[in-house]
Amino acid sequence: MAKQNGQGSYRGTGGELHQTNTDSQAHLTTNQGVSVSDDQNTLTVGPSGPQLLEDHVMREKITHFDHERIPERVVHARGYGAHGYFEPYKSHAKLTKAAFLQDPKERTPVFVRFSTVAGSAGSPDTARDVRGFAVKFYTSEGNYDLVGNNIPVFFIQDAIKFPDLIHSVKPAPDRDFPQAQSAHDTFWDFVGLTPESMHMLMWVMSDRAIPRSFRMMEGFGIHTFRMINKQGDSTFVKFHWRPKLGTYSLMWDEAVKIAGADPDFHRRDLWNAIESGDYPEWELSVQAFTAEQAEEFGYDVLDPTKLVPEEEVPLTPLGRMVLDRNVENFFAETEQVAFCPSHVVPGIDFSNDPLLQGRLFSYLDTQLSRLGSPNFHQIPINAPKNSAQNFQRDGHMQMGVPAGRVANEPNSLDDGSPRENPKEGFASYQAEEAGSKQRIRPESFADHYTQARLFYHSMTTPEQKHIVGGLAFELGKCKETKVHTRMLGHLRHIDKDLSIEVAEALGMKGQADKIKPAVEPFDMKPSPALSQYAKAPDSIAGKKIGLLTTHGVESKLYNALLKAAKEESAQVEVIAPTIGPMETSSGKEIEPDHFLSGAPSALFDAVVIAPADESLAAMPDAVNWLRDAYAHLKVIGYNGNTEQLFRKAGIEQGADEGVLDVAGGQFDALVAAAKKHRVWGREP
Ligand code: HDE
Repeated sequence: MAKQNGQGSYRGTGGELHQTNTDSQAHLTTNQGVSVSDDQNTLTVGPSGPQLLEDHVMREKITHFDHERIPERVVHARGYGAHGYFEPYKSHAKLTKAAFLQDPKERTPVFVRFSTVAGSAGSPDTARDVRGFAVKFYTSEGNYDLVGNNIPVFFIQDAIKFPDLIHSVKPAPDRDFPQAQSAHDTFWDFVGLTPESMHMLMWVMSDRAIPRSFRMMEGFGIHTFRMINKQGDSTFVKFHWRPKLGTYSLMWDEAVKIAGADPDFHRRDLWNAIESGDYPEWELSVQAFTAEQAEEFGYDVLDPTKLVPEEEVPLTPLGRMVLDRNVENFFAETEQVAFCPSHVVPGIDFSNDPLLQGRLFSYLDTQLSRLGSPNFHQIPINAPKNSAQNFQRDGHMQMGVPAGRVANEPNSLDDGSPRENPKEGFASYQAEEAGSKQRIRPESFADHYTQARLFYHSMTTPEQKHIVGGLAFELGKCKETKVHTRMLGHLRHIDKDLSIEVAEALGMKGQADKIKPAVEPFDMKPSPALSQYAKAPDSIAGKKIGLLTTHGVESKLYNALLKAAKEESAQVEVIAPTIGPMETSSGKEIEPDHFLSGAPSALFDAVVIAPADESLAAMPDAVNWLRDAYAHLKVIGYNGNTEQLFRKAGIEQGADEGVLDVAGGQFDALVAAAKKHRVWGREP
């Protein structure tokens, strides 16, 4: 039996590995600032006796821990944020009086949060889903939140349908699965009964829903907004973010494999890029048009299921945004940041888009339950950088100490108290509105297929194939026949061949429901700007080349690869059968970034396989690595020690323009091929 009264006890610290406070270090304290003498042991009566309720140190620590979580966002729960700045290229005074868009010398701090929509906070980054693209501008006139997505249209036209849409895509309430997936009956049943979602579905089934990186993703404000200039003129605008690196996506099979190998693929990518000083950058543009122009478009610009083709209204570049600082604390910043589309500044205003109008209510409301207090604007990440001053007082977690006896306006008791600013304060655009109260959609919102068809017909052949594959995968996961046949019926109005190809993939040819459209769709002129690959830059900047190799890798080849990648602002990561340090043929030590069985080739944009001998051929992981790289249409470089490996993988060396001999360090052809992103001709 253990001895009582301190005899036979020890400090329970981890022995010699544990370091206690030195004179130069800060002291650990309780939240009341009281210095803590022992953070290893709860207060007990003797070494084996009962614990004492009076142990305020232990109780404070555990109580805080018990309350560490707050409700996750009801949508967009999984996200990742970073700080940066925005600078306009020139003054845009003609369009808007917003201060942050006037002076090219003035940088406005920003905080950006990227997210998926359906999954919970712990779900994998690479799920097929829409991505949130929310930007908070801390302007000199207060905070402006541009809360957008990476897809320029939305599933529904009226906010009253949002809870239904989200309930349909989230895990079923009885069984709580599937997680972070739209591939299930409730979602496809709902969208099949909601034809206005057809355009968005084309985007979500396309490569756009599996981005390669947050850094390689476009962003859109979706709704039509207004910009107001000093003279009070209003111009309609649609916001676009375009990444400097180009817009790229994963293959579906890659996304699935990455979800297992690295569920944090997108956040890790953003974090690493910023940590290494490779700051991601986007250009902010608007499509600007007048109300009179909008009358001529043939679709309603207030309908969030419609876009304005860039060929019809080109982009006007406004400025650039650079993300150059990771957060210091994920919870304090990324989790507590509160975006609200209603946070606008003078010079930016709303339109009557019914989805936008609903959002203007929802976001402020949701912050109250998520962050728990109307004082959420006082949390540092949400606080405006100019000062907020008004007579709002009290409430949970009031952090300030507002002085004085006056908390009302008007008042004549405190000359120093804040007053309205009729000249420069926010004033809504005085749009003329009239009409009877009713619950009804405008007739001009009724065409649900024309722009879905526009999108499909604007894709390159590989992009179209991926849409067919996406639809077949998702519908193939549904069990209800009526869900299949209804969707096949909708697809016929988008494109007959598309419907037939999906039906063939499901083994359901000729089973499409007859659906009568509310309005007959028509053919718009295809918009090449909608294709990611048609406008991809000729570059591999920001991308990753995986070098699979072994101890003794030829140093000439290794150095040539590093040089070629550096010249193109790309990165090389070394994958080896073991993770311990190894050497090149000239004796230089290299520490592999990954070990083979933990890093499938799906994690890289292009690969080089250059071992020192044929030993990789005996490793099933290496054979799969090569097979996957080939199946994912990657450019593959190889050296002379890979003949057996290729034979085992069933791939011919030099099989196509993307399987290239790089022995001796010849990387020109490999770099040129990798600039095309993938070897599209290889796709079956
Ligand atoms: Fe959101 N959305 N949303 N949404 N949304 C939220 O607000 C909502 C919509 C978007 O990183 C919530 O703070 C309604 C469109 C992003 O913190 C909530 C409707 C677009 C984010 C909410 C929509 C978005 C949200 C949940 C239909 C693109 C993440 C947590 C009318 C233009 C922001 C929160 C972040 C988050 C409501 C539709 C973008 C519940 C009612 C369209 C990027 O308020």
